[in-house]
Amino acid sequence: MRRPEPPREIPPGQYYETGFPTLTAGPTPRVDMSNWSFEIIRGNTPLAAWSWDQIMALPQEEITVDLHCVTKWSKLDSEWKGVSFDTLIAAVGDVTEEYVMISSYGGYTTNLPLDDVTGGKAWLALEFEGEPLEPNHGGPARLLIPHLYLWKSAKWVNSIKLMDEDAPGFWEASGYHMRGDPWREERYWGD
Ligand SMILES: Nc1nc2c(c(=O)[nH]1)N[C@H]1C(S)=C(S)[C@@H](COP(=O)(O)O)O[C@H]1N2
Ligand SMILES: [Mo]
Repeated sequence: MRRPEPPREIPPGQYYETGFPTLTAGPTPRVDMSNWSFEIIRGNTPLAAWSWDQIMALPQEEITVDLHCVTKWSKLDSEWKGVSFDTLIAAVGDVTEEYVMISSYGGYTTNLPLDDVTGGKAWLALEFEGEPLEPNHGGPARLLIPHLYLWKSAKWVNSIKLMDEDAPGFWEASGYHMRGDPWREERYWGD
């Protein structure tokens, strides 16, 4: 079968995917909604925490973005709705740390520079194509950070920890790039 041509340029080494593959290291965690929370943490101290109802009460944005997976598929024009990370981080006031670690229900982690989750570049995504996010794609809530490879878009997200120094998350500890810009093909250590 021939692959369709992308309607516009995609990052180097990527192919155009019209479906939405699911990629998870391990099983889909069961998330108990009555206990669900999202926290911003400094050291061991939660600085802010939201219940599901509190998250749903925050303003949401609709975004249409392209996704790029390090396994080389790119999906164009995916439609999401969610809370901007700017809204969440504003709740804790001044942040001096330059890095963050995102953690998920089920134990997945991924590290990012603070700059990559602020400035209108990252969302706590709650809907995909007009429907609540399905569990296999990270429901009830996932990080959406479309300008970096999709392994950074942690599914079933639970917390963001502020860090003075960068530290590797789950895939970054086993060879994946600390930042992961698809346009620079930052796939692995040394790229
Ligand atoms: N919690 C969690 N988030 C995760 C992963 C994972 O294994 N666990 N896989 C990552 C990878 S490698 C990719 S490509 C995307 C896949 O998202 P999708 O399954 O919605 O396509 O989720 C990312 N987020
Ligand atoms: Mo991935």
